[in-house]
Amino acid sequence: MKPYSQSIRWTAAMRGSSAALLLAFLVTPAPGFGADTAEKEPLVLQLPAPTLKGTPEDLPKGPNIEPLSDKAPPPFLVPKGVKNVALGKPVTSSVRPFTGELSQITDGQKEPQDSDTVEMKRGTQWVQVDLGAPYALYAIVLWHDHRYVQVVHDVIVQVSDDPTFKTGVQTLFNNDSDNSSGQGVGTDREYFETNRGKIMDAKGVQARYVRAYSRGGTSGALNCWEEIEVYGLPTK
Ligand SMILES: [Ca+2]
Ligand SMILES: [Ca+2]
Repeated sequence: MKPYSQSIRWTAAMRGSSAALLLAFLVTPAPGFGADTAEKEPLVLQLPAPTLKGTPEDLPKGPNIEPLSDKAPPPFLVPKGVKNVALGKPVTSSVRPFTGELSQITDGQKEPQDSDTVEMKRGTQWVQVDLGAPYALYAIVLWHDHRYVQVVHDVIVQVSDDPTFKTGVQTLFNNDSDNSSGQGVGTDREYFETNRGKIMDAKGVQARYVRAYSRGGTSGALNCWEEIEVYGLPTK
């Protein structure tokens, strides 16, 4: 009879621990509980007009390039109440632009025209937005240069609380497949510049600084920027 009674005790112990686990689950929110269960809504962007220059017939192709689509992408969900926390915030860069001002990268204007485009020299360059405080970030949206339907190379987006990006760097997007920009091999795909911009999932990461790299595009070797928008919520 001993094995039987042991088995009963074992089962009772199991029930007890299951109940304890269940109770722990009910009273202890999992990490990120607030963000995951917050009410979500589609991200609404103020889209600029599409370029009047049309779509070139000889668009670059390849397995590493997202095909161009006429359809609107599926809604991108963000927690209710997110705002563009980059609007009007200061911008620095690896090199001074020779057309336009860095402040235009966060001024809300992003029409496909020369007067809304900031141009800086060729090679790998970066621009960086100081949000002024850490925020919980959910989406980063880039418009490099949609004056032309083109691919911009080595698009890399990083966040950090260190303005020099020496420590605590998290990479949210990287399509530099040959590491020519030196931030590591990226596995994201290249994409075409359009008026819709490019939405990157920031997954609630908390950071104050956003840095974005590029290395010219298929329409020209210069590095061009129209706008960076960063959708986030204040950290508690
Ligand atoms: Ca702008
Ligand atoms: Ca590259």
